[in-house]
Amino acid sequence: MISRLAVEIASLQLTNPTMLAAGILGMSGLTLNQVVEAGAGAVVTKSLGLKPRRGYPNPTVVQVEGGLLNAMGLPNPGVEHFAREIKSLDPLGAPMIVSIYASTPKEFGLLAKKALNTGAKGLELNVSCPHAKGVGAEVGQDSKLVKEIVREVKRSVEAPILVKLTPNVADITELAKAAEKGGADAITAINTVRAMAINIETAKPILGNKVGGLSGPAVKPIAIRCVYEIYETVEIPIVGCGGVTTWQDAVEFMQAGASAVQVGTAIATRGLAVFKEIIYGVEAFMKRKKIGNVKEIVGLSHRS
Ligand code: RRO
Repeated sequence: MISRLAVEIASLQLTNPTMLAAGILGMSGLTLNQVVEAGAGAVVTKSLGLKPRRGYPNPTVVQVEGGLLNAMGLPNPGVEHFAREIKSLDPLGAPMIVSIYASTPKEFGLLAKKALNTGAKGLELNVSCPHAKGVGAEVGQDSKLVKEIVREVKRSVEAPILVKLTPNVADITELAKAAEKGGADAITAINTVRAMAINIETAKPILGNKVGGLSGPAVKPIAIRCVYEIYETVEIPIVGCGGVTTWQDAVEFMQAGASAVQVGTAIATRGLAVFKEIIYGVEAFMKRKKIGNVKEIVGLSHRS
């Protein structure tokens, strides 16, 4: 029997519409497995590059009102090391999506091939990290380049491709359109919002990198607006990301147009139990509203 909560995102079969967001607990097979056991319908890894990268000096994460501010600086062991580590484990009980970052279409294509050697069922292209030189949003705010990157990745591999977009632009729908034209199978919206915090005693920026990305409840209304606008612009599915903490947040994202939601910061603040809380809450909401299938919620706010 097909569950009322099952969703398909770009041919990926999820038992429910929750996913682990990139960047949290996504660096090892063991932690990814814990997230699947906690109920996530799919998991996204920390962003991987062709080569290992150390990341920025500490502090790299700071708690602020309404969420977390981070400037990790894309620390990762490199795609080949990750592939060796993950292959030594039993397959996960949910699709693994590998997040990748690079600076040119050619590099993205090469990296995409290597990333699929990890057993990934799909890839999420990170063209949206808000504080990295030559990668992330520096390439992902140029819609022409986004289209070329997606096209090159689609030429290089046969796998569902999600493209994670930055909200730090005047018009995110231009980027979504470009990703769709390049052949993207889904859009993830949004990455973190460029932000800063200052220690007033020392009068110095707190983060080692000074500028970072804001996540958590404070960015949710921005993410909802982005998902809403993108839903009116493209045909491909949208995965909502940005401050999802409760089942009500998940429903709101789906009503805005998201087919699934990613959870990140809420894991740090509430723990892994957040997945089951969201899943059971959405299910109870559907029962109360006599909604037979979770897909019926997607985009509902556009019909009024
Ligand atoms: O590693 C990071 O500093 C980071 C990444 Br790759 C990203 O995409 N978004 C973010 O807020 N931080």
